[in-house]
Amino acid sequence: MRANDGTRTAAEVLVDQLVIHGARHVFCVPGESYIAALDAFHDRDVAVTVCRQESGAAIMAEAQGKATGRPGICFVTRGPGATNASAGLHIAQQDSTPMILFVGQISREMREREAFQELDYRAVFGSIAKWATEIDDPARIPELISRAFYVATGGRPGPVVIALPEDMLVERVAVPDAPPCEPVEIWPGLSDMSRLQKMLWAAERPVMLLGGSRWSATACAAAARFAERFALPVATSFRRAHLFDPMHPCYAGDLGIGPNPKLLARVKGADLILLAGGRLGEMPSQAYTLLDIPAPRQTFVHVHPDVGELGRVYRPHLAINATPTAFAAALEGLQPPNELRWRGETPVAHADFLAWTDKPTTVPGAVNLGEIVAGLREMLPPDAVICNGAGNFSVWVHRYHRYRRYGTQLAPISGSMGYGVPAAIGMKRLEPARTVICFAGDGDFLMTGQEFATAVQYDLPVIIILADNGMYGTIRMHQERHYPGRVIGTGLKNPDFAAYARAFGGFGATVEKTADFFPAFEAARQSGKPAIIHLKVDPEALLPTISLSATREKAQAGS
Ligand SMILES: Cc1ncc(C[n+]2csc(CCOP(=O)(O)OP(=O)(O)O)c2C)c(N)n1
Ligand SMILES: [Mg+2]
Repeated sequence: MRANDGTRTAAEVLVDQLVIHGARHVFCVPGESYIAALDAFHDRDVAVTVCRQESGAAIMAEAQGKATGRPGICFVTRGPGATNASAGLHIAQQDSTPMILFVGQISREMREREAFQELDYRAVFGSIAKWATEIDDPARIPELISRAFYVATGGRPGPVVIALPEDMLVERVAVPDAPPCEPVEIWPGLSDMSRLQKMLWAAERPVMLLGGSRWSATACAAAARFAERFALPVATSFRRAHLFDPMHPCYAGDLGIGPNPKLLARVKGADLILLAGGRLGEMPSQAYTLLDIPAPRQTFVHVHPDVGELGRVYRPHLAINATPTAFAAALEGLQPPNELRWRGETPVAHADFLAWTDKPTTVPGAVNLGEIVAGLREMLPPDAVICNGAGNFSVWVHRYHRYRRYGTQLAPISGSMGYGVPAAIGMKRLEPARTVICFAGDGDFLMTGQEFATAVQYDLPVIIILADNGMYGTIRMHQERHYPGRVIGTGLKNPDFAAYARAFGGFGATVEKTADFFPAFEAARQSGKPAIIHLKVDPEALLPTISLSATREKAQAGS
């Protein structure tokens, strides 16, 4: 119960600030260290989701940050709670996602004795978080929480960690609230845009690459109009395919893992590359082989919200420090040249994309994941959200699914296994009316599979499509490439995942051939329950392009 003498506990002040800054969801695993903050949520209009492990809670918060552009909020206890949550922090860092992790802390008077579960959060999270701090003085909560929202959302977004000493949270203070945070837009200068126009006018074979965060549906629509007016071929960066409608005639494909070789050749052969929003990191740059470092041969225009990213790896001919949202709006002012010399190439680029993704390749075994993904893309509503973690199974998802709208892809740029299940739960909690699908591998699923209980607890009917090949397939692939035939530490003996789903109170089905998937999916949908569809995938089906044995034989032949 709140007092009526004008004072609030620090915990109440904290929760009030979160509400003012727009937080409507909190993901947590409880701990005695922040029980006062938990209590302060009791009478507030914030949905608290209690999770089973802090990595799940942190990923759910990160996924909401990714989906909304506003910081996802997670509360965990000190020590082990915080270190478990670090999985989500690292994703938020690499994926440029706004997120705030609150960690209960020991009482102030015990500090530096290595009290129970004591950690120095500034030191531990200093290199993962954009900012790690501890609040000692309850009177400064409005200031520091406001700053946390600005830091998490500003420039290149990322995670903030705030430790909350247990005794601090129960102190009473009389302080005014902060005004709500408005994330800062960074606008390109007029001279930036006119230089870009001149460069485009001089180009022969330009390509636009879209990546990074700080996009919106409006910004994506503006980028699409720009592409259309300039007839520009557009590619998306690793796990950012939702930034451009794949059925748009300018779409040239996805620069992820195992991309279309024709797309790679097109980007390499371009004379101007306009990279809007991304970093062109190790994955989309194909292990930094796509462009020369530090001086790309192509005219390189880099647009990024963090000035520190411009010139960090690739020296740009034109560096534009801007948020994608502001840059996309400014693109509306550019005029195309009278003659678009590359106009004839753009439909070829799109045809190359369609040819690469239209029909799934055949693979060994009775279950073809490619046919399942391609079949689903016809059945799902265009705003269905597709989540996944890491593993070879995701190569089929990224190749054959078509992300028709902004915000329909939740996948870790950081390549973190275990992402898909909590991301799907975080998304379904945010928007219960949307269809949310998670593709998972057998290894991937069990990293955070206990959160299936959270889906059941909150009645969140996500559908998990679990590709079980009885191995950590990606690593087995690397093993066969580098140490052919010397299999160690990559085999998995798995549970009956359909029975697992039922044991938790969800829907479960096992699929042993492709055709059986579609009725199972329909039954999962009809059940209205969180569901797992357990696909028994042949381990020989290593990738859409090569089998396990062929990978081994190739390595043995030394090719
Ligand atoms: C948290 C984490 N641990 C380890 C890895 C290394 N890793 C990448 S893919 C992979 C195997 C994935 O196995 P599974 O989910 O079964 O998918 P598959 O490759 O078999 O399709 C591993 C261990 C990782 N990316 N993330
Ligand atoms: Mg596997």
